[in-house]
Amino acid sequence: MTTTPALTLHVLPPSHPCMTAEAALRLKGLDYDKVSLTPGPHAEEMARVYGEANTTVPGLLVGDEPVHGSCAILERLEQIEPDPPLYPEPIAEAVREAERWGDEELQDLGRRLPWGALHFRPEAMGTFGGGGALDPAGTDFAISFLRGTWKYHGISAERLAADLAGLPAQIDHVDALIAEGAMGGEGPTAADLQIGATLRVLLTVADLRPLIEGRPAEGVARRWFPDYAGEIPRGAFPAGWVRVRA
Ligand SMILES: N[C@@H](CCC(=O)N[C@@H](CS)C(=O)NCC(=O)O)C(=O)O
Repeated sequence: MTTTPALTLHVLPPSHPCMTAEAALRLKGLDYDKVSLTPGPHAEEMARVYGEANTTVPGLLVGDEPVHGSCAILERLEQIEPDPPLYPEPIAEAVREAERWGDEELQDLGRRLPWGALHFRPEAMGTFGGGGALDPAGTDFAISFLRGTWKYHGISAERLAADLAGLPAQIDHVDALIAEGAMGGEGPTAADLQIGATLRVLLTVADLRPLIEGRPAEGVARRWFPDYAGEIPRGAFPAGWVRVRA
């Protein structure tokens, strides 16, 4: 009999790739400890545990073995507990390709679009902590905090408008992956967990919901990630920036 080494997941609470990793741990029925880090000091702690270049979350300690990044974590969990499979045959390669796309292309939109929208509705930042809209003093704090997030994530009005113009094609791609069977089946694949987590975050932005709601992509997001706090009211983005197809 083999015993599973102790599993410790390092997260920042609202992070979508952390949701991906945690959903995989739960799906596999594995016991784990979760360490919720504080934004800011998290970078030093992650570097200490996972190595100097690895300051982002999530990270998973498998015993003493550091596994860094959502895709690497899902691959490692599949080795530890193959059942139920995240990369089922015969579609394993298609799943890996979709997961890579979700990590490399779509995932950043789950940062740039909400932070981008909050610039125009800073009082809504309070809803992401599970509270309501911020009071004026809180909104002052949010305005200054959000300036930092725009800088850190390289957000500009031009980039935001370009991200929004490209979003309908990205959602089409998700629906195509579902139609091809790489995700959207009875049990979640790694692609469901990677892509679904990003879509769930995008659903907090009311301006984006008309692009996603009622489509297979929405079903994946809400099925595997039913709860996620945050609500940025409609009309945040300047008129004409969100392209909703007729
Ligand atoms: N593609 C990586 C991205 C990880 C990532 O950028 N995580 C964000 C949270 S969503 C983070 O750690 N942000 C804080 C930082 O950049 O220091 C993954 O899926 O693990």
